[in-house]
Amino acid sequence: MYTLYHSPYSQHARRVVALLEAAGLKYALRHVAMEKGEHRSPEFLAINPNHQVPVFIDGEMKMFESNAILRYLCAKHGLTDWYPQDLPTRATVDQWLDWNQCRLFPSVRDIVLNKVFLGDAGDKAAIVRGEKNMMELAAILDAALAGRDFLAGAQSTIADLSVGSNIFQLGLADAVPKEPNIHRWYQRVCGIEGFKKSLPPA
Ligand SMILES: N[C@@H](CCC(=O)N[C@@H](CS)C(=O)NCC(=O)O)C(=O)O
Repeated sequence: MYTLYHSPYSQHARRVVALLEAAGLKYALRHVAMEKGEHRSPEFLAINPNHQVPVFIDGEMKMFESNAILRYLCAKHGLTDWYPQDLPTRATVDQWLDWNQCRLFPSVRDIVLNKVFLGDAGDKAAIVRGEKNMMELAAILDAALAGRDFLAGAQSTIADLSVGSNIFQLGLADAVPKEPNIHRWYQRVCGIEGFKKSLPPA
C-alpha cells in the first residue's frame, strides 16, 4: 500500500491521485493541513524539505515532484497506456509534462493563489501578469489540441492528467480558457474516472 501526502486543493497532489485511481492501485492519503502551515512544520520538512505536497512513499522509497511520481508509477506497474513506450509519443508526453510545470503552472499560481487563496491579500499585479500570460498559453494549448483527442494523440496519458489538474485549478478562479479545442479536450479529461475521483469535494 502506498502513502501519498496530499491536500485536496493541490493540483500537483491530485494528478497523482488521478493516476492511482485510474490504475486501480492501493494507496492511503495523508492529509497535510496546509492552511494551518503543517507543510512548514519540522515533522513535514523532515519528509520534504521543499515544504510541498505531494510526497509519495513506497516502502523505504520516498519521493517528491508530482510528474516524477507519475513516471515512477507507470514504470513500476507497466502502465504503458498512460506513459506509452513508443519514442515519439513518449517524447510528446514528456514535452507536455514539462510545459505544464515550467510554462503553465507559474501563471496558474499567479491567478489562483492571488485571486482565490489569498483573497484581499492577493497580489493584484501578479493576477494581471498571470491573466496576460494565460492568453498566450491558452493559444498554444488550443493549437496543439486541434484535430487530436488528447495531448499525445488518440489516448489519454499522464500528460492529460497533469495538464488537466492545472486547468481544474484555473476553474477555482473561474478562469478556465474558453478556446474550443481546450474546451472539448477538458470535457474528455473530466470524463476520465480517475480524474473525477481526484477532484476535491464540490
Ligand atoms: N514541482 C512540485 C510542485 C509542488 C507544489 O507546488 N505544491 C504546492 C501545492 S500545489 C505546495 O505544496 N506549496 C507549498 C509551498 O510551496 O510552500 C511538484 O510537481 O510536485
